Amino acid sequence: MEKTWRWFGKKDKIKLETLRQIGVEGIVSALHDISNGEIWSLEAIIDYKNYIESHGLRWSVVESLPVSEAIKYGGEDRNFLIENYIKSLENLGKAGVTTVCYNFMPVLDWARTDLFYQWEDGSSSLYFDKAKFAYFEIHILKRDGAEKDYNQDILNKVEELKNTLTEEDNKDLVDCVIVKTQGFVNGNIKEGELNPVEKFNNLLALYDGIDKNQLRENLKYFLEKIMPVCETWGIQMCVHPDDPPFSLLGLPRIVTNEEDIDWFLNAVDNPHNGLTFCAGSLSANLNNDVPKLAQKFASRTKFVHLRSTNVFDNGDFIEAHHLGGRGQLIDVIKVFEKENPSLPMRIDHGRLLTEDVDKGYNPGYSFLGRMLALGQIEGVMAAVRSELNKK
Ligand code: DNO
Repeated sequence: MEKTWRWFGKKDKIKLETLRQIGVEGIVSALHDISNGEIWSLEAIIDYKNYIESHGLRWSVVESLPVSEAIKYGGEDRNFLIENYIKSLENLGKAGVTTVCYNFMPVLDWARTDLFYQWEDGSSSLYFDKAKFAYFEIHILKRDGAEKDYNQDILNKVEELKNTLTEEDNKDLVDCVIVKTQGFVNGNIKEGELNPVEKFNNLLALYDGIDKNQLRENLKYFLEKIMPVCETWGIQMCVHPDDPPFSLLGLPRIVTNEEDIDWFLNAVDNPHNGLTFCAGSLSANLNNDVPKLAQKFASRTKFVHLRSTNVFDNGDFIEAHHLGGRGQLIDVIKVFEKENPSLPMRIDHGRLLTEDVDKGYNPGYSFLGRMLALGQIEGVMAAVRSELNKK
């Protein structure tokens, strides 16, 4: 697979020169300064592409071309927003940047409750604490009926948290769930927002009455509209699985497991409608056998994210080391190196090592942690390829 790296543009603390020096071949990036819903002009795309290429790298994947909320909940302006999306795709196609990752998760692009969960050695990973998330819904958002989504064990823990968490802790939790993890991925709520909770609750309200079937229909509607431009310009669309792959905030989830993936691939059975195989997201659902899913969906996979998780009995999960955990990345690599070896692959997230701290990296996107994982994965890929060549 092609070794790619998610880079956040000229403001990224990590330089393209350095990425080339550590063996990266392609860049995964987006025009982060353009607001969600606006058209990416051909000029802006070509400028960005040229900048990447002037460093001896290629712009391999767009992650993401964000899908506006109104497209997901089927709002009045969805056709207008889809038209804009199509124009951006056309411009990307003209510039020759043809692999486009997006997601169809309502309101939250991804969710974690702790950005610095410590391992014994002092490094840290991102963590999802189910009880803390329940506390966030029940006592901070005060979402009607949220308690019904949790079992008694979790509700007991929520009560404990209610008695121990301070105002400052509450602020940190809000900042983590709806600001820090979202802002840098063109999320709905940006750093500096004065009333994040109110804004967030207003967004959630837009999904009143939207169930799983309706959200699926809205994805289908969107895909059917964009397929013609994808066919014309050879664009490979690849939806990112829901992270985490289970329902949150009473919202429907439609890319969590084998049945979901089968559904959307069949609903719009076009080779331009594909999947971002995010081993990390999929691994956080205990029913998912990650290498098996890789095997089944290899031919419709357009882009691979390598990451893993450890899932605990209480429903929490931590982002694991890349060679450990439920992701079984060695087996996943074996599948893709055999079935679809030209795919772009990036290390998804990495631990935060001591010298990564205070560098201001986006959550999950450390330098040393990701570089370590890239070295490990590169070794596995080389070993797998050498075995395949012997056969
Ligand atoms: C977080 C990422 C997501 C992902 C988008 C794709 O680190 O995995 O933000 O890029 O959901 O659209």
